[in-house]
Amino acid sequence: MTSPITRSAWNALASHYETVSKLHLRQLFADDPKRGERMAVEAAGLYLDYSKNRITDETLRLLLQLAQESELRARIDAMFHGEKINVTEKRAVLHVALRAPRGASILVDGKNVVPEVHSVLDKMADFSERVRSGAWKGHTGKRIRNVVNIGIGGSDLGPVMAYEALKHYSERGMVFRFVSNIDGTDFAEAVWDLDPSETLFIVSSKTFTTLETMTNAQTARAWSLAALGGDEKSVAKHFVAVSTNAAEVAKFGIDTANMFEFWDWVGGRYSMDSAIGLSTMLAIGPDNFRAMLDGFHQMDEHFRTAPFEVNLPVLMGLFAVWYNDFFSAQTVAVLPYEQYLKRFPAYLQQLAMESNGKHVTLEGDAVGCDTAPIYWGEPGTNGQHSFYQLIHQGTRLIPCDFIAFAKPLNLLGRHHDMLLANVFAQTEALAFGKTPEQVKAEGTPDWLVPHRVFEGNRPSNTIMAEQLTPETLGKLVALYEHSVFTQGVIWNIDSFDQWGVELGKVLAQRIIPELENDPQPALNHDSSTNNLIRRYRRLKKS
Ligand code: G6Q
Repeated sequence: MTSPITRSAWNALASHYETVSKLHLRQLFADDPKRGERMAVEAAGLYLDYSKNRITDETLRLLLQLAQESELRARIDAMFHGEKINVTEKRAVLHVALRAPRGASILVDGKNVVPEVHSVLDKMADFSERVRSGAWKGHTGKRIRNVVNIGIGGSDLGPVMAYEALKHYSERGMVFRFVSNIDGTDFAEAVWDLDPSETLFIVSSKTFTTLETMTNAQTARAWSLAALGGDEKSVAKHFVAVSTNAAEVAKFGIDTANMFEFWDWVGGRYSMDSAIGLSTMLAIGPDNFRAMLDGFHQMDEHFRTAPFEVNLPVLMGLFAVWYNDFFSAQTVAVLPYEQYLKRFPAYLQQLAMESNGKHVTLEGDAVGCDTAPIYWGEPGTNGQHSFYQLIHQGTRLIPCDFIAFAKPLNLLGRHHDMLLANVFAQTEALAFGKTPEQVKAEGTPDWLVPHRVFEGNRPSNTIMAEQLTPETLGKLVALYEHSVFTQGVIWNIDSFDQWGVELGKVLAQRIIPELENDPQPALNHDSSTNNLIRRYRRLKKS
């Protein structure tokens, strides 16, 4: 049995869907006046109200049965015990070890990895303190004021998101920039106003072979050397590396004493709390970084130990499967009502879609159902003035996650009450809508009524926490990491490989010489690709 659709709970859910799809949230709330209090869970300081989902107690029972038939408990234990659950790459998946407290023991191939994790954290903390205090000097003796992280994918999205999310806690006397794209504009714009003698580059790459990152790093090296008199010794003062590949780091000219290590059991998209988070630590300081790790760990422990019926990531993962596979919803909107979380949806896109965008099971058979929904979103209330129209009145079902905080980080007049009023109003309007009778009662002419009706019954989760802190951010990211894991277990897929991304890493290599070499090499692509290459060569010279 490899496809999830052969499980008996799956079949039971398919027929149960026929009943539930006809129920309206209006009715479900009317029938159970305590639904809003009953269908909510609080764990590790995060409150999840899931009452506005299109579920009944029976749905929950069947989803939990599906989790059980999928052996979710055993799979969680396998991950936490360092088993090689990334089967296609034969790797353990141990981002949870990155936030395990000092003194914990997690074995990979019989070796406890927690002491190494803490020794790298200590090295990062020592380095961060030196840079932040001004003790670390650049080549000309000036202190470092600018930090530029060069990385892409998992070596960029997490650091960017965390920097933006925790800007409130960051060292405002320093400038942080992020370069990822091979498009030269990204580098040019990131450094145009920076003084090279005060600029530190962090080259973040697990493999240290990624085309974009290595090209940007070479450009940065040339930019830095040109301004610092061409002295190769300056590289050691202005470049540090985060990588698993010491040999390549040394080849680049970075002193391996200034290399911050991580391990092959950390997936790129799960690495923001490893040394890949060095820019985050430089921005917010080691204590805040450790608080973030503690937040991650609290959610890990909740996920590992809480019964599934009150387990936040498990419930969120099961709801995602429910809408994706039974309601045929294609997307999930993540809507943070917190400006600092503006990059959170982009971060989740990689986490969810790279992890679960898979078409075969662990055993290599066709999965037989839809996998990863498309994650997308924008911070509230901006989205309300654009795409919310489709969520309210379009023909598609878009389950939404609303994220809100009780206390603002910038208390300005009535802003925060107004912001939160919008969260509550949106989830209410989505669930309950507006009937033709209500619209008519407002004096709307008959011809206009259908246009102003909101059918409602549009599901959402509301996640509330007290305040956006480093600790809360850790909890929130871990919540989604484990929700994604839960979904992957239900679909019986490998959530930790990324062959589609690997493909992109090799494809362009073949074409680069065909664009650059003179005379033009023979082109053996299809006629469209050949033609585009010829056109580009002609135009760039004109
Ligand atoms: C993440 C992916 C991918 C990866 C980048 C960068 O899970 O594998 O986004 O992080 O391709 O890879 P390097 O860190 O090796 O440069």
